[in-house]
Amino acid sequence: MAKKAYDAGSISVLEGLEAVRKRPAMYIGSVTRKGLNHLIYEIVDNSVDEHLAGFCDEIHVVLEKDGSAVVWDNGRGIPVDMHEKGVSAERVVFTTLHAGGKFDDSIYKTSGGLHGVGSSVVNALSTYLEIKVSRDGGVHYDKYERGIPVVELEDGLLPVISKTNKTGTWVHFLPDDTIFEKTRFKGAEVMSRLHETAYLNPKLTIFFEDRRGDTVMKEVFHEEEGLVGFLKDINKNADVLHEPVCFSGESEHITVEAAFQYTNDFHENVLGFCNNIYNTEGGTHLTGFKTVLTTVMNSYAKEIGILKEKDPNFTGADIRNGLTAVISIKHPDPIFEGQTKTKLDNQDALKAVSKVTGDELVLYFDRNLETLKTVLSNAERAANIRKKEEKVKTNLLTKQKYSFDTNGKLSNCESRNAEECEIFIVEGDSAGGSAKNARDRKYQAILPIRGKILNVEKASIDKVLANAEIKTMINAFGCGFSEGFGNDFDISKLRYDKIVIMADADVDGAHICTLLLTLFYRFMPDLIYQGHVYIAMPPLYKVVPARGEEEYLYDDAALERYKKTHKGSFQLQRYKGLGEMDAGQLWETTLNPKTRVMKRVEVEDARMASDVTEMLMGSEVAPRKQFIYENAREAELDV
Ligand code: TSJ
Repeated sequence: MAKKAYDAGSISVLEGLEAVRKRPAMYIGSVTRKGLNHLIYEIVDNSVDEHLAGFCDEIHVVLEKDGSAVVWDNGRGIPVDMHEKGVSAERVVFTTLHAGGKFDDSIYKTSGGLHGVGSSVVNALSTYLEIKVSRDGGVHYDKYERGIPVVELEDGLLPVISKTNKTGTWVHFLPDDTIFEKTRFKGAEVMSRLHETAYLNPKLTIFFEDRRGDTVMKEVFHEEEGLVGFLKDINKNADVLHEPVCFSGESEHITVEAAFQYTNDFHENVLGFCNNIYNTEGGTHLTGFKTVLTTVMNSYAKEIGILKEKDPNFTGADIRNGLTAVISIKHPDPIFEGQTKTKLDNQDALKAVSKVTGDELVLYFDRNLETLKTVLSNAERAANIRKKEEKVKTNLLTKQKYSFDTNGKLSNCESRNAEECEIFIVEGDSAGGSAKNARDRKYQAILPIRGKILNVEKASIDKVLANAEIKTMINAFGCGFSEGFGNDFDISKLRYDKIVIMADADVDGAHICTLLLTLFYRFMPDLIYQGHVYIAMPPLYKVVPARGEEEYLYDDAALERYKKTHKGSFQLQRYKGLGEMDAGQLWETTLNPKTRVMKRVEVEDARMASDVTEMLMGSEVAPRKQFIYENAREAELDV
């Protein structure tokens, strides 16, 4: 006899999932595209757990044309037998918040802070979710709609729809468009995250397919070299000083793996992962690594005479100058803290990483004196530059005490409530003038800047700090700036919630955009990390049809589409630049929050962050332009 798909005993389950639908952001961080992409990661992480448990070596991810996603693996298959609650174990997994424990026999919970929300949350936030579990000779089928089961069970068990001698789990879901603001997965970001997962799990192969475009895009991620491969990838465009160093070990029941390599660059890029999850805010594993690295290198420096006995030690920053490192630990019970719950907080992780790093660094450097000397002379050079810059900075701040108090050409807004304030950095005086007339002066500030600002990457620190436009920006934003040798940046003092770069949609505009992003990335990186920086997307065309409404078009593809879909005649106006728009048009296209199009500059994950850095900082111009154009293509209404 068939049982009802759902009965009174399951009321509490329903309530649990209803809570998720009521406050989705509490479970997945946000309902923007970041949250949307997390749905995929959440599902994939279950398969990665199965891999870590030793039963799965293939994961497939497909983005379907209709906006749904399919994920499957060749693991053991989610248990489908009768659970103590009287239904298939699979049902319990998908309908119970924080299911785990009982079914979660994986040693490492991939869940880290906001990421690990459980498959039941994905289920609750999906219009439908279908699942096929291959195990025990059959394919077991189940389906849910907005978290509620719609398949009738046979004595509490799932229907078997076909025979199979394989095992694995297959999940197909469509994110609920009544919950998510954006329902289009960001393919590049999904790929980047999957690639990262492949680097962290060298025995795993991940197949990715994006079927949404005109042509199907396929990628296979398999990275035999693991962390070293990851490191090489991050450093692929850098001038490296030696072969990558890698080590691993275990302590306190925590597995520690690390790889590092110095580059001829002054940036420090130390990335931390716990149970395969990238920790944006770092944490104890990184503290352990950095502290021990500083101690060990200083003692070598004294030992081989680079530092005399009475010399002060190199600072941690001196020693990490140009360092790229990836630290990956596996922890049975991670704890996270910080603003976005992505900072590892376990003290035993600090102890374990310190122990392994201390032992292994000495083993390595005792046998590789060439690399040791390279690394130490790099630190010495960094220390010398630091001392020089400290002097310059002291001079600047004492001699020209008020040098930052310049408002330049800033037309500030009236409001002092940072949450509602926006500042537009506008290329050119004429566009700046129109923007000044067009804006809502209550909360929108306009800062016109001359054609090209200084390229901070190529200029020395004293030139950068002496540059009038840069000073005006630092002063206007109100939060100071940070540089390698000292951090005076305080984001809580930021005077504008949104900093909008407004440049023409041409090559020069892209260049200015790049220069500004480089400035922010180097001196005020938190502006970007915390999502305060936007790029305005002025339209390229305006079409005025004989009948119907006029429209702004933002790229050539949009114009092509318009030509195809609009039969009647229309007038086409092409904008050459912001300066050509009158105040009304400027308000409508780039200033009015209700109608404007702008792109938030995001640095989502470790690989992207490093790619963006390289792109923005590097000497090649082409990839930067590409970056700007890609952003332009991804532009969406920000309302
Ligand atoms: F998230 C999810 F539940 F939707 C999901 C889980 C999605 C996908 C694509 C795969 C999985 C998943 C779960 N793959 N593999 C597993 N494995 C188990 O759940 C499993 C299998 C066997 C045993 C056992 O003790 O025999 C235990 C577990 C946890």
